[in-house]
This record gives sequence, C-alpha cells and structure tokens, in this order.
Amino acid sequence: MKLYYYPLSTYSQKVLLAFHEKDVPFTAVVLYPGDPQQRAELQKLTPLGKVPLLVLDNGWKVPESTTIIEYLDTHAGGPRMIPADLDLARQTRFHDRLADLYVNEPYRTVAREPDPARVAAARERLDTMLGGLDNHLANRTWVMGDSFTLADCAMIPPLLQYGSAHPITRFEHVSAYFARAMERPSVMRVRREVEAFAAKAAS
Ligand SMILES: N[C@@H](CCC(=O)N[C@@H](CS)C(=O)NCC(=O)O)C(=O)O
Repeated sequence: MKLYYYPLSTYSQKVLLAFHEKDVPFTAVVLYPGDPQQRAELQKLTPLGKVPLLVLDNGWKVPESTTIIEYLDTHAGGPRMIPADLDLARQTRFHDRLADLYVNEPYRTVAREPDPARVAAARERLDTMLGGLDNHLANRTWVMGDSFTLADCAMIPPLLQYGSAHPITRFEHVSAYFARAMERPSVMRVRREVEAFAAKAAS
C-alpha cells in the first residue's frame, strides 16, 4: 500500500505514528498540497486534495487520518490503536475528535492565521482544552490510560508541530505527557523525519 503524505502535516504525522506503532510496511509518497502541481496530482486521486491518503494495492482509496488508522487496525495487525472493547473504543474516538477538532485546529489557527481576533479565540480554546487534558492526564500515562492509542496519535502531532506557538509549559501533566511521548520510538521516528525534511527544505 502507498501512503501519500507530507512530513510537516500533523494529520500525516498522526497516521505515521500508527504505522510505526504497528510496524506496518508501506510505500511512502511525499506530496505537498500547498504546491499547485503536487496538489493537482493529489486531486486526481482524491477530490479532497488533502493528505494523508492511503491507496491500497487494489486501488481502493482510504482518505482521512482516523479512517486510515481504523483500516490499519482491521487489516494490518500489530497493537490495536482502537481498543476492541466497544465502550473504550467510543472513548478513544471521542478523544481523537477532541484532539483533531479542538487542539490541532486551534493550534493551526494560532500558528498560521493573520487575523488577531481569530488567533485570540483559538488561544482561548487551547487554554480550555489543555487545562482539561492536564486534569485528565494527572493519573494517566497515555490519553486512554496504559495503552498508546489513536487518541495519542492525534494528540501528539499538534503539540510537536505547533507547541512553540502556544506553549504547554503551564500545564504540568501535559508537559510530562509530551516528555514521555518524545521518548517513544514511533514519535522519535516521526520527529527525525520532520527534522530531516525541514533541514532539507531550509538548505
Ligand atoms: N480531516 C483530515 C484533515 C487533513 C488535512 O487537513 N490535511 C492538510 C495537511 S495537515 C492538508 O492536506 N491540507 C491541504 C488543503 O486543505 O488544501 C484528516 O484527518 O486527514
């Protein structure tokens, strides 16, 4: 299977974390949707024009980071990213939604949006979310407890990519969680790729 992704894209990093956690091999195709030519290539595969996109060997396309990870859980083996227990699975998906919609998206706004009013609203949202996450992580290693799940795949990339735009240092347990994440082999692997890609782009 081929994974179309961009190393600096947080949703791509989310999926890469799951691939690495499961140790599933894939063919990497790096595409930058911000480049008109590469975007046109991507739009031939998916009208959404977004990365990540998984294309299976039979041509079937799986867009959307959460759906790609669900596909891997069903078909690729390795440790489950969504628990088999239905209640735990629902809670994991809930935290995945919180991470994507209310942490990743406001972080992207803070890092990129020129409108000060939108940035201020996004910072307020982040403070609410990071405060809630801080309480949640006071007695947990990972978002769902002892197991690293889809919820961590979603939560870690925005902290990694945009953390400096809205620091987490005020949040003791989020900071400790992030430090633990930085020691995790899957995260270290994604981070190495991000750093190598950024260094190459800057040279
Ligand atoms: N909901 C999507 C979001 C994917 C997404 O927003 N990808 C960004 C990069 S992080 C992208 O491809 N942006 C290009 C565009 O929207 O034109 C997912 O979870 O995969």
